[in-house]
Amino acid sequence: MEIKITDELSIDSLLANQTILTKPTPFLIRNMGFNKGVAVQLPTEKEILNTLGITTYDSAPFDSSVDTVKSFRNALEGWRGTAGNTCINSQMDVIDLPGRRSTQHNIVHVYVGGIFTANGKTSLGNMTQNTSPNDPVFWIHHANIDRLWASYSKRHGNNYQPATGAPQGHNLNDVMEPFSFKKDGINKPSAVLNEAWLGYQYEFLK
Ligand SMILES: [Cu+2]
Repeated sequence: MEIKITDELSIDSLLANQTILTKPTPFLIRNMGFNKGVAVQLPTEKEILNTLGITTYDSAPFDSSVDTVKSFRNALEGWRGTAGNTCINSQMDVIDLPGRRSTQHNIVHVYVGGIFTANGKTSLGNMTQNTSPNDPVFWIHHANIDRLWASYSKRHGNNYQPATGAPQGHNLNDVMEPFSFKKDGINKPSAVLNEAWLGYQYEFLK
């Protein structure tokens, strides 16, 4: 597969426009397989197939409280069961209690980066915070999330929700930040519903 990067801004300049609460490190930090000393598991094929079997893309109120039975989006992102928790210091904390497991997208970040203690200090892997694009595996991970989205669309159609009613940036025709600089209009959910519109396709869908 050939990948062409045609955006006029680099990822570095994109990140420079964001509020980075955690300092990027001059080296890669991973603590694979463990989070706070507890073993973490990658998503299983059964979990992925279960997620792809959810027919409804999303349901009101379109946040982490939505039961995954009626929210493919919530199941794939992995925030299910985390309602009421807030993101502190930009770190992606894992919820790995019975019935409250962060899965799919989230758990891969946590699996690679982890939160751990080193020299008496709590440390975060790059993948466990908003410096995650500094870890090369981030790009493979998100390419696969995109492939799962394509797999879902092939099974159930482009049934993105909501058209309105979600916070700014999440509705069908909202501009998603930080991509408002793009002049080609490819910065709204409605513009990226089908990967063929973006000039690529997947050899293998799930
Ligand atoms: Cu991610």
